[in-house]
Amino acid sequence: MGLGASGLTSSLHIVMLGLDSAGKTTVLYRLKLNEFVNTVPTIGFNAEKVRLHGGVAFHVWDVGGQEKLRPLWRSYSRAADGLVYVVDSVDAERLEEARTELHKVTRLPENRGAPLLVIANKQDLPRSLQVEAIERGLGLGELAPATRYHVQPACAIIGEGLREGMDKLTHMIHDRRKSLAGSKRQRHNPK
Ligand code: G3D
Ligand code: MG
Repeated sequence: MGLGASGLTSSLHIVMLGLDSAGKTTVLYRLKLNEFVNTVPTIGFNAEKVRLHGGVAFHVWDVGGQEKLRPLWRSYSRAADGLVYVVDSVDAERLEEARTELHKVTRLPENRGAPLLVIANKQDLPRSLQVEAIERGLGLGELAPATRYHVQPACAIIGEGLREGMDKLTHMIHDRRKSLAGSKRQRHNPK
């Protein structure tokens, strides 16, 4: 990917969220292809550091989506470089709930503008919603204009689509850093 060479520092803080049973743990274990760095298991809470190809480290926080744990989302989504939101593409009934929670998280000032990867998971199942339906259902068009996002169809149990999605996310983060650096330069050197 060449992200190291282009100035993206080795450690990215990626936060992974989603309703319970969306497939977060499955995604996490599928992504953990190379080096297993550490695990901090607590009740209903799972924090791991995953190193992917290209030497980029992902701090992946798998936060249980159960109601009582939701307040934790906020403390652990602080200062994220990027967000991963896992959705069960078959669970049309809870798409509205998924949407509400997603918008809460992306509206937090500390997450403003953090690129978002939506994993439209469980695409192997019949009647799974397609990308467009997920996009509409989650109201992605109503996110703050600064928020770049990508919806990735995936099947976490076999790992399909995950690498592609993570690549898209790291590129969005990289682009954002470049444009933030650019606007900083402009502020310092106004014409
Ligand atoms: P969570 O961590 O978001 O709560 P899990 O979700 O990763 O525990 O996944 C919840 C259930 O969905 C699991 O099944 C898991 O195997 C299943 N699952 C995850 N990804 C996929 C997928 O891509 N396709 C299908 N068909 N199932 C998937 P169980 O039966 O263990 O509850
Ligand atoms: Mg889990």
